[in-house]
Amino acid sequence: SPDLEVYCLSDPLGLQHQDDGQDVIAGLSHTPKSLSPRYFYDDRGSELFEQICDLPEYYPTRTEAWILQTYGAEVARLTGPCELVELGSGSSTKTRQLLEAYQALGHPLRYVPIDVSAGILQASALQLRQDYPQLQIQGLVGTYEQALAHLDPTPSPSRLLFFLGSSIGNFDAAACDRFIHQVVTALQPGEYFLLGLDLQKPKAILEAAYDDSQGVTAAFNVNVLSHLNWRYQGNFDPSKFEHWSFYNEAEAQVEMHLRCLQSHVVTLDNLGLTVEFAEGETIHTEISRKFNLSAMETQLQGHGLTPVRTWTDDQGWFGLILCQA
Ligand code: AVI
Repeated sequence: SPDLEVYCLSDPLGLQHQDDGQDVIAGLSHTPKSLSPRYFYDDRGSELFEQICDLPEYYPTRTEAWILQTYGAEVARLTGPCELVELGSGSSTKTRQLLEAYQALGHPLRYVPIDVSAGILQASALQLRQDYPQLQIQGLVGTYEQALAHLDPTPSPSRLLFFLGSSIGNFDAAACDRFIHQVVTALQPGEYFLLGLDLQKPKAILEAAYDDSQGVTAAFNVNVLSHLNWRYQGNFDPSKFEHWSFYNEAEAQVEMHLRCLQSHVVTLDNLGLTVEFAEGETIHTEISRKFNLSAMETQLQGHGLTPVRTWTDDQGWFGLILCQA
């Protein structure tokens, strides 16, 4: 259908194959060992992440969905008609609240979901097209950098770029700053940016959210090793590692690590890599930063994004900032 297009900006996986695994070699050769969180998201990992979003302990997804459901119409009223561009759209589940709010404005609506996973992007675009026949969809398969550089400069009437789920929390402070800079560069003056943020809260709530009683987060973390096994012909034995996560209050971030249960040697044949693990040694797999709303408003302002309005849930657990370039 002319109203449903999915473009591949590059072949993200193909591209990845060229300098394939250099980050894995670096991360596993360094002390302490670390791996990029992008290795969470093979097919199995993406499935586990969807399960995490439904866990009773993992409050961010349902809390943000509540904010969008409650205030989506206000977001749409504040910006007026816009093209909606979503970074890291995944299954586009929460986006439906925004799509409905903007459709209620009575203007033709174009939605541009952006994701590195072609499979999930295509499936959710087809489903959305069925559920919202009036919607024009142009999906982009690529990284945030590729997509932001590719956005056509003059949408009509305006543009709302959004980044939900507190995914920005998986960037360290420097990467977060670079990302906001890329967002500002991609937007024209007057266009909007909507950002979802997980907020600082008591340690016990955060630690439960990243170490759930059903062990789904543990499986998600350990799955990184199975991913490396198939991608790089490795022989990790996942049962020799355990999930370890905690809230680092000084840094205001949840950290996830894998802890080695007995000393052994692992090889990754495609990388020509042999790695020794000592008992108790860890691999750092993720940070998930927890934010202070007014500090983030100040940071956005510093980049030339003027806060328009901010919303939270009743407990102040999650926030949504609308700002304007
Ligand atoms: C995708 N990202 C925002 C999630 C988070 O909460 O940092 C990933 C996640 N890691 C463990 N649970 C969920």
